[in-house]
Amino acid sequence: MSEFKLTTVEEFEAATARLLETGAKVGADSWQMRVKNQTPHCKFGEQGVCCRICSMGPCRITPKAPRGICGCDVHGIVGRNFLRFTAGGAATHSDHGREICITLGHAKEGGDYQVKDPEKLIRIAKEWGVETEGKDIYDLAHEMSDLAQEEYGKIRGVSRWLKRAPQHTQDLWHAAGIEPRAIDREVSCALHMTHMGNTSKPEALIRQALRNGLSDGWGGSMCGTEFSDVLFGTPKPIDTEANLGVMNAENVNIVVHGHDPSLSEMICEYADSKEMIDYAKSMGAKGITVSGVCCTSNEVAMRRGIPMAGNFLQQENVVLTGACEAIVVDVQCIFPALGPLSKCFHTKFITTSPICQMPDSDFIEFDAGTAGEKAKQIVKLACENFKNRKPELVHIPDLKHKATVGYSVEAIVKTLDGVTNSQVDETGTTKPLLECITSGVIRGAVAMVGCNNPKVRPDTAHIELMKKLIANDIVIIASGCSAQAAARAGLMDKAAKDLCGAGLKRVCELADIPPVLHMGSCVDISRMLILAAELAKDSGLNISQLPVVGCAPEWMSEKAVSIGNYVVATGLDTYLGVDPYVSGSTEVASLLTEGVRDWVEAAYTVEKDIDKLGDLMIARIEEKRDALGI
Ligand code: MSK
Repeated sequence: MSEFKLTTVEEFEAATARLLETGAKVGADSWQMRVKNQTPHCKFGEQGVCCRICSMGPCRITPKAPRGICGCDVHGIVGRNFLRFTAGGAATHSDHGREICITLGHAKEGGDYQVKDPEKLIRIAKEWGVETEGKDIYDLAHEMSDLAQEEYGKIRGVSRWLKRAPQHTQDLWHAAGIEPRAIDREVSCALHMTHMGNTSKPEALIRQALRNGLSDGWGGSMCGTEFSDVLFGTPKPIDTEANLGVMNAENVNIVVHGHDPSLSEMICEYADSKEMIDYAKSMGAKGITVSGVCCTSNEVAMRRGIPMAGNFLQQENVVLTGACEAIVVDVQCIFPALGPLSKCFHTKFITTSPICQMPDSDFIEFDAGTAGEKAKQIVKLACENFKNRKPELVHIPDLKHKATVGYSVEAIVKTLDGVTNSQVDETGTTKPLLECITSGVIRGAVAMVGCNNPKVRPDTAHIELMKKLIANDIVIIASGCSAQAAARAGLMDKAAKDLCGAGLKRVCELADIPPVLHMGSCVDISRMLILAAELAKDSGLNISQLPVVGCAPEWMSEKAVSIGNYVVATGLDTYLGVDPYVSGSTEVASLLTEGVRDWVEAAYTVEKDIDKLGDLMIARIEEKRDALGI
C-alpha cells in the first residue's frame, strides 16, 4: 500500500473555513458570501439569450418573444455573445503578449531586463527569416521586439507563428477561412461583426470565434510565451512548494498576483537582494518570502522556484492569513474585492498597471523603463508594513506540498530523452514520448487547463480528473490554475507516481518526473500547441489523430473561451465542465459540439458530471488509439 498521500479538498476547505473565521472577526466580505447573494443566477444570461448590444433592448429571448427588437433570433444572439466572449479573451492574452514584446525592446546588457536565453532568440529570429549572423544580441532583441509588435497590426499576410503547425493543420485553416491575420485585426473584426446590424448567422460567428482564438494561441499568446522565455529564461524542472503554508509568519510576505512576469521577476530580484533582506530585518522580520497567486505565480515558480500560495479562488485567503504585507498585482484575474478586504487587515493592495486599476489600492505604476526602481519601492513598502501586523489575526494554514515544475516543451523533450530503452533520441525530437504512447506504456495525454469557478466545488474537478487519468496511464500537462490545484494537492510531487497505472509509473520513475507536468501560465497553453504540433510532425500523423485531448473543467474567464477555441481549432477535442453560455441555441451548441469538426477535425464536449467527463476523455483517447491500431 502506498505511503504517499495527497492533500485532500476537505483539508483545503477546512483551512479556508478557519481563515473565514478571521474574516468574520474583522467584518471582511468573501467570495463565498457573494456567491450566495448572486444565486440563483439569471437564466437568460446563463443560456446566452440576452442581447444588450444596442440600446433598443436589452432583449431577452423566450418562446413568446422569439426575436429581439431588430429581429435577431436566438441563434444570432447566442452566437454573437459567444464571439464577444472570445474577443475579450483573445484581446486580453494578446495584449499581455504585446507587453512582453515591448519589454524585449527595453532589454540591455546589465539592465533590469536582459536576454537570458539568447539561443532561443536566435532560433526564433531564423524562423522569422531575420539575419542573425554577426549581430549583437541586444540589437537582435530590439529588431525582434519591433517585428513582434508589428504582428499585431500588419497590413497583409497571416500570423508568422502559423508555420509552426503541421502542413495539414495549416491547410485546414486555409480551407475553413480561419487563418488569423494581424492579431488586433481579429479582435476588431469580431467586435465589428457583432455590432448591431451585422452578422447574425451562427456559422459565420463561430468561424470568426475560431479565427480569433487562433490569433491568440498561434499569435499573441505565443508571442507572450516565447519572448518571456527569451527575457527570463526557458523553464527547466525546478523544485518548489505549493499551498498557503508557503507563507512564513516570521518573514515579510509579499504575494505577487496576475499574469505578466515583467513585474514579478523584478520583485523577486529585489526581494532576494541583501539590501532588502537587511531592510526587512531592520523592521523586525527574519527575512522576505515572495509567493504567488494565479499565473504570475506560475511564471516565477517555473523559472525561480518561487512557491505558489494558491490559485484563483485562494486570492482572498492570502490576505485572510493576516500575514500578508503586500499583495502586488499586475493584470487579469484580480478580484476588486482585494481592495476592501485588505483594508480589514494591514495588507497593502498594490496595483501597478494602467490596464488594471482598482479602488482601495495603492497605485504604483510600473513600466519597463523604471522597473528596478519601482520594484524596489514596492519591496521597501512591504518591509515597512511588517510592523503594522496585528499578531492576533495571524494564522497561516499548515498546508503545503512539494512540487517539481518547469516543463517547457524543451524541458519535456530533454527529460524524456532516453526513457525508452531501445533508442536514445539525440536530435531533440518528441520520438521517445511517441514511443511511450505507441507502445501503450502511456495511453495518451490530457492538457488540463483553466481556472476555478464557484459553480464547481473548487479544485475538485481538476484534482479528481487528474487522479482518474493518471491511474489510467494518461499523462497530464497542466497550466494556469489547474496546474496550481495539482501542485497544492501533491500531484506534482514525484512521489505521486504511486497513484499512476503501472505504465505511467514506470515512465515517471525512469524519467524522474511527476505524472502531472507543470507547463506554465495561461499564455503558455501555446506551449501545448507546439508540443502537439511536434508530436504530429515527428509521428507523421495529423494532430487530430493523436491520443491527446484538452480539458478545462472549472473554467470561468473570457480567456478560457478563447483558449478553448484555439485548442479545438488546432485539432484537439476539448472537454468543458462549465457551459459557455450557449445552451440557449441548438444551432450554436451543435456547431460547437459537432459542426466545427468538419472544419478542424475536433469539437467541444460539455459535461458537468466530472466523473462522466473523465470517462468521456478516456473513451476518446482509446478510440483514437483504436483508429491508429495501437
Ligand atoms: S489565472 S484565467 S483564473 S487559469 Fe491565468 Fe487562473 Fe483562469 Fe486566471
